[in-house]
Amino acid sequence: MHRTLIRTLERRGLLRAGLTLGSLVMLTGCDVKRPEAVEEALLAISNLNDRVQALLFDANKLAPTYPASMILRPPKFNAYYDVTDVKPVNGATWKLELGGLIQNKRPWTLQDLQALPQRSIVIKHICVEGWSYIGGWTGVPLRTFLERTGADLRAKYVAFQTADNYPSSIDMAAALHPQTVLALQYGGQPLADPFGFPVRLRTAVKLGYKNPKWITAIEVTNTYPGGFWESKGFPWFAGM
Ligand SMILES: Nc1nc2c(c(=O)[nH]1)N[C@H]1C(S)=C(S)[C@@H](COP(=O)(O)O)O[C@H]1N2
Ligand SMILES: [Mo]
Repeated sequence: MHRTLIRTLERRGLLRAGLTLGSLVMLTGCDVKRPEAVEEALLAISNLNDRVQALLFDANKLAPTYPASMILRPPKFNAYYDVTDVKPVNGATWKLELGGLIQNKRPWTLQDLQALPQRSIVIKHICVEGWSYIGGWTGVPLRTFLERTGADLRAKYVAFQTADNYPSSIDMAAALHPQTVLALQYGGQPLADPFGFPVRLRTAVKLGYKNPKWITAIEVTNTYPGGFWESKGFPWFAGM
C-alpha cells in the first residue's frame, strides 16, 4: 500500500480503529443474543470504508466518457417506487432553495439555472441493483453553481432535498468534480418527468442512488446529512 496513505491513516487513527473493529466483529459474530452489536460493528466498518475511500479519491481523475451515439433513449427508470407513481414537478413554479454554508441564499428559478454556463457529459449510470446505461446529460457544473452562490467550498458535504422526499448527499470533493452536474437536459432535450425534471444531479463519480432527481433544495454543511438508502444501511461514499 501507498506509504503516504498509510501514514495519513495512522495519523487519523484509522488503522487502530480498524483493528479494534475487526476484533469487535470476531467477539460479536457468533453471539446470537446481540445481533444488533454485529450490525453496529458492520456499520462502523462501512463508515470507516467511506473515510478510506474519501482519502483515496482522486479529484482530478475523470471517469470514462462515451460517444453521443451510445446514449440510451429513453433512459432506464428507477426510484424507490414505480414509474406510474411519479408526480411531475411544475417547472414554472419550481424553485431551488439554498441553505447552510452558502452566502447568497436567494432561491433559484429554472431560467436562472439555464442562464449559467452548461456542460455536456456522456457517462455510465450504474445502479447497485445490477444494471447500467450510458446517458447524455447537459447542465450546470455543480462547482460553478457553488462558486456563484458563495458556498463554503471547504465544507464537508453538499446535501439535497427532493420533491419525492429522497434526501441525498455527497462529499465536497465529488461535488467539485468536473463530471458532476446539475442536469437540466437528457440527450439534448429537457429532462422527462420520470428522470428528474426540472433538475437532477448527475455525477460520474458515484453510484446511481447518489444522483437525486427532482431536486428542491441544496444545503452545504459540515454535519453528516446521510441519505435515503444510506439510512437503510447502504454505504454513504458509494464512489466509482
Ligand atoms: N428523487 C429521487 N432520486 C433518485 C431515486 C429516487 O427514488 N428518488 N432513485 C435513485 C436510484 S436508486 C437510481 S439507480 C437513479 C435512477 O435514475 P434514472 O431513473 O435516471 O435511471 O436515481 C436515483 N435518484
Ligand atoms: Mo439505484
